[in-house]
Amino acid sequence: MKITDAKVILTCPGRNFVTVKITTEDGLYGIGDATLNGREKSVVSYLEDYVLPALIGRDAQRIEDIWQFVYRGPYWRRGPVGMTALAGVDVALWDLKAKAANMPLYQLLGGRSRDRIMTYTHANGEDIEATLAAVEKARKQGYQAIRVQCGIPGIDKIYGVPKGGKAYEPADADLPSEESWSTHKYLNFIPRVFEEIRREFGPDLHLLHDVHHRLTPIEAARLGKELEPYHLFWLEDAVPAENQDVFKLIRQHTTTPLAVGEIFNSIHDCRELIQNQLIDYIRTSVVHAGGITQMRRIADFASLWGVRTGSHGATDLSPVCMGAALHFDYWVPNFGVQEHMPHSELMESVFTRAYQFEDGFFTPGETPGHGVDIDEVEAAKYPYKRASLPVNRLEDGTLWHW
Ligand code: KDG
Ligand code: MG
Repeated sequence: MKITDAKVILTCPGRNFVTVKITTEDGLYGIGDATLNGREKSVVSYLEDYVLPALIGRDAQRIEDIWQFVYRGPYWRRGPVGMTALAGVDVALWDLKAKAANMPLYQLLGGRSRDRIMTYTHANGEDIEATLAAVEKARKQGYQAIRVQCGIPGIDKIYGVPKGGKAYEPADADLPSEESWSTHKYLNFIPRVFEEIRREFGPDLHLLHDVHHRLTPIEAARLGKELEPYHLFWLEDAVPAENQDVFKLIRQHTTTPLAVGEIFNSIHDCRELIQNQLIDYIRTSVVHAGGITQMRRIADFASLWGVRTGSHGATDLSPVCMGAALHFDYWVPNFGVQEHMPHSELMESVFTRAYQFEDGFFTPGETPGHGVDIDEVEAAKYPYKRASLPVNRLEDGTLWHW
């Protein structure tokens, strides 16, 4: 199965998506997501200028060898741009191999470990009332796990909460817009939000919350402790995960489960947190952590310490990533939950998908491969449009973590 063509499709049906398409001599093709939000063109250049030309003539069946070639070949290992490019290639090859075997991808990975895949969606509100209404809406759609973000009195624009009831879209402007932050106001308010939600909806719902890296270790410890009565499924990205030693302090103070990893791209980013039992869920994704090939290694390693998967699945991860992620989730023994932020109708007009949603759970479908395809004619109607993630400042103007 010689590779005869390898190309990138860049399209913007409401947001930018980068898709790798690899074709073999017998006309089979596979696709993989290589979208890196706000830095899409860097990945396109990395692929077009360096990676894809070197794949022509190689045997598409040798996924592991090609993974090692793209990883070790440039000498410069890891990093979000290179690893997202590698993921695009890897997932396209898994898609191809499964199509060649006439099997859905999960079968090739070892078969399914469960009947359906639990997903969590987002409930965001500008105040407690709107947040309760958003939780109710998600619950009615069947979700049993819901991530809750709420506007904070006195903070104008905050992570995860769009103004005027619009759908949340992280890359919201041509050049970075600015959000503001006050840890003091946030910490004083957020436990009340969860108190209200538990009061209204009882103990059964799985509740999640994303701090988006904004606290210091001792502040995260306080939040984890104060949220304990509301039994969160997880508290996500409580602090930046650069100096991972700091998680020890959080862990010493709270039994609130911790989730980290959506911006990790290597198994080496995960090692310390997992082997020191500092987290409970690893949030690496197929698209940003080196494809199915590395995700399997991360999950197997995590299983040794009882850490479960909880893959990132915001709208900036394309339907191609979602398709591949769901096959991975169907198989992975130590599955926890899958994030699901629904794509718009316009986005879905460019991608066809076999995966199905019912009552808060997904199944990946039985189509050979990962079951997601791209309509290139539709994709060409939506040219790339630069979009940037926001930055975040403290009230005194200091640039903070977004
Ligand atoms: O591109 C950044 C988004 O994917 C991210 O901000 C979303 O934190 C996020 C989440 O948990 O979905
Ligand atoms: Mg997050």
